[in-house]
Amino acid sequence: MRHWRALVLAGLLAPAAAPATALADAWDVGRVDAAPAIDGVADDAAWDRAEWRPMDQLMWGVATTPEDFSGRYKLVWTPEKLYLLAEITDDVLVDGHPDPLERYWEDDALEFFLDEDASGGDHLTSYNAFAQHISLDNQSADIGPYRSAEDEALGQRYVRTYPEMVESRWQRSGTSPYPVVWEVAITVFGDDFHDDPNRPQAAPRTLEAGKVMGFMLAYCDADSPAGREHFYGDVVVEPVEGDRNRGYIDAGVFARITLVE
Ligand SMILES: [Ca+2]
Ligand SMILES: [Ca+2]
Ligand SMILES: [Ca+2]
Ligand SMILES: [Ca+2]
Repeated sequence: MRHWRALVLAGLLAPAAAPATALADAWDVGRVDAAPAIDGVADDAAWDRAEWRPMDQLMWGVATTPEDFSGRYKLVWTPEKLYLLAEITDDVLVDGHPDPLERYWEDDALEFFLDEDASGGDHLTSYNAFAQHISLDNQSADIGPYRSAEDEALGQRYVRTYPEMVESRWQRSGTSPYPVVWEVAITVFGDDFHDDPNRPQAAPRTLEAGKVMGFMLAYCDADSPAGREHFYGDVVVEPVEGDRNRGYIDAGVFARITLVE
């Protein structure tokens, strides 16, 4: 925000084009000794120590009823991974695009946004941050860097799945309104993650108390193969020219989480 203000004062950027920022939205994530089992059942002791965070901020589409969509989530961590539990009420589950890389945001998807070094900034076609869309088949897709200058000139984005980052399992609760209980283990990679098969992959980060990261969670709700109807998350995103759906482009709109003991 300070950076943007400085640019405005310098007359370099009109206020209407200012990047949104939610890094002022800051919260703590507690450590657990025993990792939760990723099985879609929220009976792990690990979840007892974390508070729920509501997913009540509409970022795209039209507002709806709690029966159509409502959600909340919590996070905990161990030195090896970040763990996510989401409880999603959704009346109809839809996977209208069987190819996990085709229009994955138009199917029901749990989308987490992670910026390992809380740098903020553009990440649409880079690994400065991740916008992982976890589909109903538990695979997770995002846009990586362009594979070549030719692809970039053509706007031919590179999309892949990230099994090395995301382990996911969900199932419906047995109690009305039968929310989806979604558990995810996130291996945290930084901006040195790459797709070059000729060199070893960057090591994932070891997590420790005091570490600060950018994070946001949202849900793409489709109730028919026609596509996404609304997109709710946990962070108030300031609109840019009326558009709050900025998370997949700008890591500056994520909240700031601090890992604590
Ligand atoms: Ca579990
Ligand atoms: Ca729905
Ligand atoms: Ca970053
Ligand atoms: Ca749905």
